[in-house]
Amino acid sequence: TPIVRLEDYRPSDFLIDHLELDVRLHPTQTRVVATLRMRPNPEGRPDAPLVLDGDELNLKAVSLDGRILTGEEFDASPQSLKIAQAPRQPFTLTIETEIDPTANTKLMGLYRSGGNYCTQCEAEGFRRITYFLDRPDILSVYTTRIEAERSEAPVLLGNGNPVESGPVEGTDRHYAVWHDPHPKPSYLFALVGGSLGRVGKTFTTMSGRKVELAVYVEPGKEDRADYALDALERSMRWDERVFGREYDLDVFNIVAVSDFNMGAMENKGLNIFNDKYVLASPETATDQDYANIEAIIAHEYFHNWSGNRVTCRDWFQLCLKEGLTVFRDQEFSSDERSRPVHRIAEVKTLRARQFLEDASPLAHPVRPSQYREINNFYTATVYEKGAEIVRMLKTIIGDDDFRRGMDLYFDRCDGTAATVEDFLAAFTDVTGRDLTQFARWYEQSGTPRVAVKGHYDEAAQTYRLDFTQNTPPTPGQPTKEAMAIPVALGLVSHDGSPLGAACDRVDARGVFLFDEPADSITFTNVPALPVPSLFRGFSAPVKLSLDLPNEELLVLLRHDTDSFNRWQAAQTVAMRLLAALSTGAQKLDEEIDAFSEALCAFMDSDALADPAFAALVLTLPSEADVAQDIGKDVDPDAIHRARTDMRRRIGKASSQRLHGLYEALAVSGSYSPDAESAGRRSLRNACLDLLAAADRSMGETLAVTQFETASNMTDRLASLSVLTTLPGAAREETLSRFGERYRNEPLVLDKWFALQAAIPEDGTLERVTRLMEHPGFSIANPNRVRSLIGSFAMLNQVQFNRTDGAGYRFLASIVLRADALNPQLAARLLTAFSTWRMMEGTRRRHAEEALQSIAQKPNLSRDVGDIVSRTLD
Ligand code: BAL
Ligand code: ZN
Repeated sequence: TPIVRLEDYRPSDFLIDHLELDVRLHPTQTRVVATLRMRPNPEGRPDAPLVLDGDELNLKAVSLDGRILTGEEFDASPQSLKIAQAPRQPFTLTIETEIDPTANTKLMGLYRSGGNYCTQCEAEGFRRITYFLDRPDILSVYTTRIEAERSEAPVLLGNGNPVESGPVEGTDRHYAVWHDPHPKPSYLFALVGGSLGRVGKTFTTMSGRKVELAVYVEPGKEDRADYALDALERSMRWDERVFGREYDLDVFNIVAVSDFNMGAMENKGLNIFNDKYVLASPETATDQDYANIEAIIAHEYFHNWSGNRVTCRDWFQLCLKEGLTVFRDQEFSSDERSRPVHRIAEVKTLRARQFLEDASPLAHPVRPSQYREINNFYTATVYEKGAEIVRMLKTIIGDDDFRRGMDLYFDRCDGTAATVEDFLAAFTDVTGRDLTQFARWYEQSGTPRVAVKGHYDEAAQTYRLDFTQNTPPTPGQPTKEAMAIPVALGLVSHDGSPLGAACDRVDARGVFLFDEPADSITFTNVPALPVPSLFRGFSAPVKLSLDLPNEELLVLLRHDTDSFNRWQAAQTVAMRLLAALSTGAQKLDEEIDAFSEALCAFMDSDALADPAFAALVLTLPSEADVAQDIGKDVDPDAIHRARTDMRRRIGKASSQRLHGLYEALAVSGSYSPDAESAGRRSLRNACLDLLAAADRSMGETLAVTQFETASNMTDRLASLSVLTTLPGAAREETLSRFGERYRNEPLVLDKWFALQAAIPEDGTLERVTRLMEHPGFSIANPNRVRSLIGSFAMLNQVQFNRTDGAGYRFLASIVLRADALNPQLAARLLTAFSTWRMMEGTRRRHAEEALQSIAQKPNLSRDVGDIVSRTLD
């Protein structure tokens, strides 16, 4: 397949100013008449043919300025429509296609989900509806007429504002016309037709305009949409307050569907959501689900400015909208919840997903320079690292200049398809700063390593920090240049008393900009040996190696003013111990005891004051985190044993306290998903986990009791999760009761699939295979597949990486099955292999064989072909 390169970008030869779409919905024969008002692009080539994109399209007729074209005047295939002699002045092209939404299992373009019609067009799905210049720099005004059987699709929704609707005389059909006045790229097109329940409210914008907000869900589930609607209203208010951004249509609609490749999609005025990120009730959703719904509702809404009003010139600029919008949704969640707790959660995700990707054969820059399949670039790097870049920019230039730069960017680029350069130019213009070196964050892949050494000079009362940085080689990038790294830092005294130390290299906001391969800074007026607190708030996405003994790190857990680094200190110590235990170190008893003692002291001083934070401190790095830290010749069984042993020892050392907290944190009264209540539940459940690790039979008793008395899904699922670590009759019985109770709740069954797939025992592969036969499972539904198969491959380190290779062969077979239906889903599952090179030799050989077995298959999708070849490279 051809490689698309950023350097080859050129403007389109034609423009489409207006598109009128007439879509007559039918389960297998949907008719689409597209009327394109076009003209040559003054910036295009003067003699170029007109070539429109298509994908699996069936052309019925094409006419130019009202005249039906004969076969000699165009060249059509399912993939393209070419007119060699297109007019050199404005013209109207009318194209009629027929599509089959029922047969569309790729879930791209127009398809059916649970009997309803819906669309997904990003990145290149619009070409599966009609022939078009399906590229994000073609901005057009859309008018959409949708027609359907009234009984089949009583609700008809499109982008923009509703214009008119009514019956189609003499038939059982009806229609609706929608008009979107804001020129947009085709990837933001959407329509929905179906039988849907609705919840809604009126929102008044900051300038006093009324907007009708609505969330559409499966009829009967309306009460599960209230939280999403509330999150939408809060998001709109927040974007006005924090970024000065107002909504720009009369309606804002959200539709939840059950079959969806992504989390959700920001189509103009008509967001379409994976129902997992809309539907919530205390009985079916966990605290984490509520938090995810809030974040994703916000994310898609914020795209209205960062993505829709200002869109991307080409798909290489994907981070321009995604990184920025993730940053915006992270800020929203931090304001709505606890900022330090949210920051820790963000960094955990970043490390687990993006650092992993950056260290794998799939590593790529935040702005890639080439791709074979753009769907494979909706990655943690583009999203999460992209957000970190925006955050670093804000850290470097400060809050006020950041806001002024954002205002300039939105003003200047409104209504255009922009680039990363346009984004950075706004901040350069506002601050006068040269951001050339900073821009390397977009171009250079790999996670920078920063090593720091401290030197105290008692006589001079100075403390010097020596910094070095380097970024490891990644695919296509053998050598790297120094990055501009903002280091938020401070010094902490051993007893926590304030230090009067000062350093002129550190700005008023406490940030040192480290932008050389090596540099040193010196603090003066330091009365005693301090402990450095570096990268406060995780001020840059780097791996830090700090030459500091455990007991000094634990001073930070006790005394640092920066919550993130308090947590980080405990994690660093835990990681050192886990990595050492996993790679054969024997004599760590003293170190583990000291760590347990520090955790006990922390529980006494802090646990009840901030339970959500305490839960994070008490949770050890995951097995996957440890594997990543070890980085080569990884033995997942050894890591599992080490982590189980550490949990047991910490649990034993603190069991009195854990019991006390478990009792003290019991919540009575009705369930509320707010952050504070959720924090209490998360600490209580973290205590349960450690208690069960320390004493299996007591853990089982507590977990079963909690399961039986739980008043909400968070507590019920947490107890079931603890039980999955305790093999035996109680576990199996509880699992089957849960499965029975929720047999008609697909989103809850997903949790049940995921828990079982993650059981770190030899029988799990057979269990997963058996669950694939469960009536609630379907290989065609992305949520089901990700829950059962994805959890096995991504979360079950020991069983996916079985020494006999059975886990790898299983995943390979599922990837091939899924690829025939839904290439995006298959490619996503396949990325579980991205860690194969860091495994020890036997596993590595099995993984390579499994990957080769995929690579050798004929007719792989472009999605899977691309991932498998890069993974093997
Ligand atoms: N644009 C794809 C879904 C999202 O990131 O919002
Ligand atoms: Zn997004």
